[in-house]
Amino acid sequence: MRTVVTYGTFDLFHIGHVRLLRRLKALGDRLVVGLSTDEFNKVKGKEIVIPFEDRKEILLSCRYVDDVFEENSWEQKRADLIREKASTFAIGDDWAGKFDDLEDIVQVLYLPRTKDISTTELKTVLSTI
Ligand code: C2G
Repeated sequence: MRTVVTYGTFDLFHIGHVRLLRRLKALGDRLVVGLSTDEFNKVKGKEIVIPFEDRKEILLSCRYVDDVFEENSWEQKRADLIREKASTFAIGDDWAGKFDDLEDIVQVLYLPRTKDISTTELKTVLSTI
């Protein structure tokens, strides 16, 4: 069983998220997402639109996602990866290099982001309606 772990806010779920999750699932048999809580998003400096419980339900409805746990801090990844018996940690390449310290316990991959779509852009469009 090859478990892949990733993290994110996944606010205003969009095609960029779908395409990332699809590629992540293709890296193994099981995909688990560390979903940033509403409180942790404040630490990340993100104004979320969709609350945690709804973002979690949306992710669990996605065919590529097998499980979701809370991301409450920057420091929890190593313990999470060990608990989940992860083979791979993977995330969008906007994070390239930031998690290389985890390479002693898992394969670390940074995947290209989908161009021309982001939660920030969606918020802007929504604010003009
Ligand atoms: N993403 C993507 N293409 C986009 C937008 C997002 O591939 N057009 C990817 C991001 O690179 C990330 C994931 O989708 O891997 C979730 O994006 P965010 O919710 O913005 O995640 P982020 O706030 O970067 O959280 O500890 C790590 C952080 O929690 C990552």
